[in-house]
Amino acid sequence: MSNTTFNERLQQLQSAHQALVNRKNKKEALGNGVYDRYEYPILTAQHAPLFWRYDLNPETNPYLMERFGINAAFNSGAIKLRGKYLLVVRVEGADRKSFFAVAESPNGVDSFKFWDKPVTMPETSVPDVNVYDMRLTQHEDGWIYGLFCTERKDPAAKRGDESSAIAQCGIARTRDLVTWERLPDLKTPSPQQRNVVLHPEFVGGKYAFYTRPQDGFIEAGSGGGIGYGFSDSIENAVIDQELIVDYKQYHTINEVKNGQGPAPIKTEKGWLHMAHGVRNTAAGLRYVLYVFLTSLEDPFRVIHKPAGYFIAPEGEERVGDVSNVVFSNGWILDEDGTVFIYYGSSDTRMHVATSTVERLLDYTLNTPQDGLRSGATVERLNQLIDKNLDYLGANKQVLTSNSIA
Ligand code: M1P
Repeated sequence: MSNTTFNERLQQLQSAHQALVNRKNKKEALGNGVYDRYEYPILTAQHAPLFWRYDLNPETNPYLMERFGINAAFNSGAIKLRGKYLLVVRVEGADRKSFFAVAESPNGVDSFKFWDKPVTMPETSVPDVNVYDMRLTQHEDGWIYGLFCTERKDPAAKRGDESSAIAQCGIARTRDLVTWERLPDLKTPSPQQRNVVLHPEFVGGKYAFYTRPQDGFIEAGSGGGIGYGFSDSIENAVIDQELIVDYKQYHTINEVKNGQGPAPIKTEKGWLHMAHGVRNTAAGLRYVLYVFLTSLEDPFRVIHKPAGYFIAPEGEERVGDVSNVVFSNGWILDEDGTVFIYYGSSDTRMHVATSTVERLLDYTLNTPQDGLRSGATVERLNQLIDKNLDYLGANKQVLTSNSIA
């Protein structure tokens, strides 16, 4: 390739990249009143800087070909620091290894740009094979903790079994998201752990964790749902007993498994949680998001839980490397009460939805819980219909279309 062609191609790549990362995002019209989705994903594999993907020297890369493929940018932890909206993104290379990289935005909904270098996460004495899905917690002890899944090959896997893995919770802490101190992995009674989150406050003087006890790498099995447990120390975190905060349950959105999303937000009505629920279908697993509220006095006691999902995959979100998945491990509460909900779709890209604490509480407190039977669902619907018909009748408005009654 001549130098001119190389430079032309480079220019085209640069302008396409600039256009993508500087694209303004727009709220989708109308919405459901609970939150607003945005038109464009906020991060994709193509947002990765060109200098991560290409060798930019024409002497050593005359065809200006990709030297480092990026497959996906999804499931990000989130925090606001020094006025910037920061995501610790799960970036996945074409080699299927995930790593963390920080992307920064001035407004939380667009113009996310990756910092120049990915996070260099220190390893423990047994190196991680794959790391992903970091939850950030600004803890009252003064540190920012990143808890993430660390995955290693199952040492007990039979010869020829190249897919059995053990998932555990890795722990690291930082003040700036640049330098990370790795602590020993969390020890729990469960054979496998994913979706572990540190509660932002001490509970009874101890570090408190949301866990997800599970028997197998994919199957939660006898692990009953979102668990919790305590540890005296974070430098050597050990949970002796896991109890369940939110059970998985037959014929609900979380009948196969569920997992805590980001660290909960403290509100005047309770701790606001977001989680994912998984059910099985003929088309495979379907991941949706739901919310619930726990008591301020006991953050592990559910006091309100709306029926059904809060966010389910829609449109483009439904398709990707692992289709029919929305997953969230990050949200940011702004000073004015706005909540930025960051979620990954189909293990491929990142999105944002915005709401407010007020709206999220209204949704959580005023959406009835799951009655666990079709009959109870109809009862719940009839209550709303009757309320509306009374209201409309009293106001002499006719919106019904009942031609038989
Ligand atoms: O592929 C869907 C999700 O699967 C896992 O979540 P869970 O542990 O609840 O099954 C995680 O690997 C997550 O990253 C992924 O999005």
